[in-house]
Order: sequence, then C-alpha cells, then structure tokens
Amino acid sequence: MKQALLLAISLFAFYPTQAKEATKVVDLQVTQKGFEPNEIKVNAGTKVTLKITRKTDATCATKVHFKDQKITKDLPLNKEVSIDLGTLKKGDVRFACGMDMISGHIIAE
Ligand SMILES: [Cu+2]
Repeated sequence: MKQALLLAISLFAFYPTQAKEATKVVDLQVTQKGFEPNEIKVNAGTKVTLKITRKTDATCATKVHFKDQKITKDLPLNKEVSIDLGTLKKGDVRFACGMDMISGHIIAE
C-alpha cells in the first residue's frame, strides 16, 4: 500500500518533466504566398517536428533547406514531409527554398 502510494507520488512528480519534453508538431504549407505560416513561435527547449505539405506547383519551394541544421528535404506536391528538428535552443531557426528566395523561421524563446 505504501509502495503504491510512493509510486503514485513519483509518477506525479515526473509528469511535468515529460510534458515539457513532448514534441510540438507544427503543420506548414507551401502555397503561392510561400511558407504558411512563415513565422512560428515555440518555447525554447521544445522538441519540434515540422510537417510540410506543398500545395502548389506555382512555387520554387520544391525543397526546404535548413542551413544551420544542414537539413535539406524534397517537398513533393501534396505529400506531407516530416522534418524532425530535435530540441530547439533559444534563438532563430531559418528555413528556405533551395535558392534561398522563399523563407520562414521558427523563433524559440
Ligand atoms: Cu526559390
């Protein structure tokens, strides 16, 4: 009985830590306007996964490039592409099309 109570208490104590490490999934689209949204705010220390779907052929953003993270992914039409960015430190994560014309950023603060 006492052990069960201790277990319940420790589970409760761990819960906030686990919640903080939960992955934040952000849905993005590539439209004729570019990346939508093109500015995303998250809390620093959050694990972030982007799910990007390109919705138009009238764009040069058929790829997305994260320069600092050295990640490049193809964005096929109407197909969701998942990009795991890991835990973001405080700062700005920029992403852009292959030619660096269309861009967006994630602000971790
Ligand atoms: Cu471009």
